[in-house]
Amino acid sequence: MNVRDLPMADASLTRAQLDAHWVPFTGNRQFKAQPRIVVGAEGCHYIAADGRKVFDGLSGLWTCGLGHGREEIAQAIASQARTLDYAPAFQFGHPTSFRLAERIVGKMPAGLDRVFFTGSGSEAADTALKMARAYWRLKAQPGKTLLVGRAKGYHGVNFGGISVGGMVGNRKLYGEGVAADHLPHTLLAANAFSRGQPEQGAHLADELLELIALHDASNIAAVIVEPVAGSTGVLVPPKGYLQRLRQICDKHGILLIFDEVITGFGRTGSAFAAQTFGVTPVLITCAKALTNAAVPMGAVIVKKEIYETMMQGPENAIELYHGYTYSGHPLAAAAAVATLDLFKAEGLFQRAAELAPYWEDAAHSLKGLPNVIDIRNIGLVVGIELEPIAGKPAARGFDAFLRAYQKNVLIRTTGDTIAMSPPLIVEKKQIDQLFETVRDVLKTLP
Ligand code: PXG
Ligand code: PLP
Repeated sequence: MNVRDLPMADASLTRAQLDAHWVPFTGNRQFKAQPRIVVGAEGCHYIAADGRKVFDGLSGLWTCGLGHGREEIAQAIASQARTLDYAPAFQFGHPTSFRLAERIVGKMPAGLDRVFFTGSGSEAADTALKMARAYWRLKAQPGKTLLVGRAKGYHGVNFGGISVGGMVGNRKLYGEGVAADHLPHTLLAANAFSRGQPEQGAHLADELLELIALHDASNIAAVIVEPVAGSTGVLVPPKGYLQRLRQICDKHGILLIFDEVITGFGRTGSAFAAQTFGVTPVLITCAKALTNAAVPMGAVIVKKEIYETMMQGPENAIELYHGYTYSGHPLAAAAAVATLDLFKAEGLFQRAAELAPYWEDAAHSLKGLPNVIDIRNIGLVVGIELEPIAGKPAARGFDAFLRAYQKNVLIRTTGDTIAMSPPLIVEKKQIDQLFETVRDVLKTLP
């Protein structure tokens, strides 16, 4: 179907309708004064309520690697809904989630072969953290409860996730969380304008040794990091950093968790960032592109050792008191199978790897434009950091976001950093257009 032929939804909203909906992670008063409403999507574009075709420079929210409006996914969801809309997630099963689990394992680094389904990335993060604590309890090391995250980390918005997370805004209103400590982030001024992985900063992994010296490894359950921090502005791991974290965790008996909610399914040029960087954790979380976001779903994939350790007690006992009503939901599972089929049929992880050098060149062509103080890239992801306006952090970034949208491009800004990552089906011509528009925006920003 051509985008122009899409039936135009009635996008008019009353004041009462706007008021009734508390919009997440959004300035509600500002948004409702001038809402940005989209009514359709196809391929790499959204259709805005005013009829404009807007290029999707962030694949939704890092979610839609296949682009939008994929008929095969729509069919799979519809057909599943007609056959089996819902199966109780506890004490029952349905075929699709089991088939999906095996398919996911086929994409993982060797050894990660047990899948637990959740409804979102936040639930996946909290699930992984709980699994880590439970694992040590069952290993007769109940003292190992402390969770280590990283400054500028994002692991969703549930209590576990915000406790290990390192974004002050996500933490400050909510009081005490779960016992956690934090590694420093890896953003070094000396690495500005690195292409791909920066040279400097592997030593920052050694800060984990300081935390071990402070808390003792006998009290630490797990370290959770995003291989590439996404939400805080695309922080690419310095060369050797993840390897060093892996070594320290091994040496001290700490479980390493990679949160691959953004990096999973091709973003960095391999199925998972663990493969891109050649470092295998014990647990991986994913969500977003797992279903191309057509139906919410997340997952935690663990090494067999974690699963086997939990399989204790009488045969009829529940081993892990954890799960969600929507774990392995049939519609989500059907969407995920269709998504994995399309990723495979279209060779999109490979495509992302092949496009990455072109993407990198286009990204770094913005160096030298006004206010651009860093450009960071990996796979089909870029972060463009702007100098903040004195005394008004995030104002320049938000201005860039609004101007890009006026120019029919959806980008994401976090603080004063622009983040972009288009669907993996993106064409070179579209990459050119995307960066041309961003170039125009940056030239005209006050
Ligand atoms: N972990 C990571 C690494 C994430 O990026 C979550 C967990 C939470 O997933 P859910 O599905 O609960 O939102 C995320 C989500 C952005 C942006 O613009 C990023 C996310 C969500 C919304 C916006 O960077 N990441
Ligand atoms: N709150 C109540 C009252 C519930 O009954 C349930 C689930 O049965 C939940 C919360 C948890 O919901 P979910 O399983 O969708 O996370």
